[in-house]
Amino acid sequence: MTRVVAIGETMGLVVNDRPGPLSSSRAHTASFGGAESNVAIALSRLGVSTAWISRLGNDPFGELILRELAAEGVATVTVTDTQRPTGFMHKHRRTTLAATVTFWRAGSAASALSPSDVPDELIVDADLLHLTGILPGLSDTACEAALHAAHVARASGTAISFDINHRSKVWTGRNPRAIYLELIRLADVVFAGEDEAALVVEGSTPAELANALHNLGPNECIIKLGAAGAISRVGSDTLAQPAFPVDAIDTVGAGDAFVAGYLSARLDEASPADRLARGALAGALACLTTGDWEGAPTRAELASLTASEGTCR
Ligand code: KDG
Repeated sequence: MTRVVAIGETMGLVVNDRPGPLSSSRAHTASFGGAESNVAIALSRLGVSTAWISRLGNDPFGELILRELAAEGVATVTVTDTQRPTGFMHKHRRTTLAATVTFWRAGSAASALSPSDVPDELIVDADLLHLTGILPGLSDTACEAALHAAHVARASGTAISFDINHRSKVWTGRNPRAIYLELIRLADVVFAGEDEAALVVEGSTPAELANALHNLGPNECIIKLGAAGAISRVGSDTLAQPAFPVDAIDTVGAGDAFVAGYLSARLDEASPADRLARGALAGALACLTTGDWEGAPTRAELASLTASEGTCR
């Protein structure tokens, strides 16, 4: 049975292999990325059966995405859109850590997602639905698809995880606040960076922001702080987790690996402290590899690191 269902856009990705000016970056790697499929892959590597819902273009990146997700053990429930391309992003690594990402996603296949693309029964039968704030920003119909999926989950008792993942460029000319608030009020678990939480609630510290999100309804509210770790408010408890120190080479996707680590521990019914710790370790490991999802750890890797180094409770 599929335990986690994620829905969202995944784009083709081309990135220069060695940092430097684009004019002298001859060698590039073709891959793909998308916040929700990054989480789905990372969960699958942690042993959680996962499905991903989307629309893809009838093009080489659409084929690459389907093939790689299958190889990662993620079930795909996708429509091939013959009229629209798979979205695309180019990542230019100018230095080891500084990268500029340019998107070509307006009018993409995934921006045409609509409620009719969502198989309700998959959500009804799952333990958890994972959404981000990117999907509702893509178009009116994609927003309807996100809200439809959330309401199906809420009505059937499937837990909802919502990562705000604010992308200002997809919301140009529109204010996401009301949609974010609706999804937060429907959710059981909410993830946000400090800036993202501040879009919907007030608070001058991460703990205050987590509390303010908690006051909106979700029982588990996590503020991701990158290299400073994370804060969670679960029930009446506030917990802090430092980041695991690593020599990061690519932080894109680390937040998604954190979410997957956290959610996999939640599905294991681990304690709130252990959920945060697994999230932080998965996020740290993801920073050691170039790519949005390629560095996400397997469950065996996490177990061996925990046993050998005592890094994770
Ligand atoms: O979290 C990583 C994502 O930002 C990346 O994979 C691309 O989904 C993406 C987006 O819309 O920015």
